[in-house]
Amino acid sequence: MPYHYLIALGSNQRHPRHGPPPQVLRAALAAMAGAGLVVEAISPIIASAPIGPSRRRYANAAARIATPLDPPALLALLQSLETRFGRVRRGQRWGARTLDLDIVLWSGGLWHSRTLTVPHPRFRTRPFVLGPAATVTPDWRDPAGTCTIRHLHARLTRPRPTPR
Ligand code: A4P
Ligand code: MG
Repeated sequence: MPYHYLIALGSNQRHPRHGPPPQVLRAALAAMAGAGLVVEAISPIIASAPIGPSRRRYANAAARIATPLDPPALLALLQSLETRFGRVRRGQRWGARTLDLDIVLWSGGLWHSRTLTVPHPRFRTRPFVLGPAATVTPDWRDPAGTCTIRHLHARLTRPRPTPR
């Protein structure tokens, strides 16, 4: 398998068959494996407060996968899975969703095209991405800097000194 990827999973809407968001993520991981992706490591599923307009809490997780697909081909596959899980794009940014599958990092470094940017532009500031990611790809490095995932996560969660 030539490529490795870090995938972030999110859900904040129940699915009529699979059930509440944590169950949606478990079913999504099974569907990813069923679609031919080699799921090498899965983080614990965490609950997180929403960032953005949707008020519902999220279930989030991360997975390390291997596949011969290049980033656009993998994005197309992940989006077809999102659609299969009933995700409806209503045009609202960061709206509620049954399933969100984002490409956070890949073994090829940087990727930029009209529809896809890797690393995911906002991953460095998001505890709900870095927390799970630190359990599956702690030693992967941000290709736009020098930090490992472990380091980025520690930096984000470190208590700040209280101002005098
Ligand atoms: N796109 C560009 N780069 C990527 C990439 N690396 N991975 C494009 C996946 N997609 C990428 O994404 C919109 C478009 O981004 C895609 O068509 C693709 O061509 P989308 O999944 O349709 O919509 P989105 O998820 O609302 O947009 P985006 O920008 O991925 O949102 P974020 O930044 O992922 O935020 N709060 C909590 N607690 N937990 C969450 O998981 N998620 C979001 C979504 C907001 N708040 C959250 C959470
Ligand atoms: Mg997304």
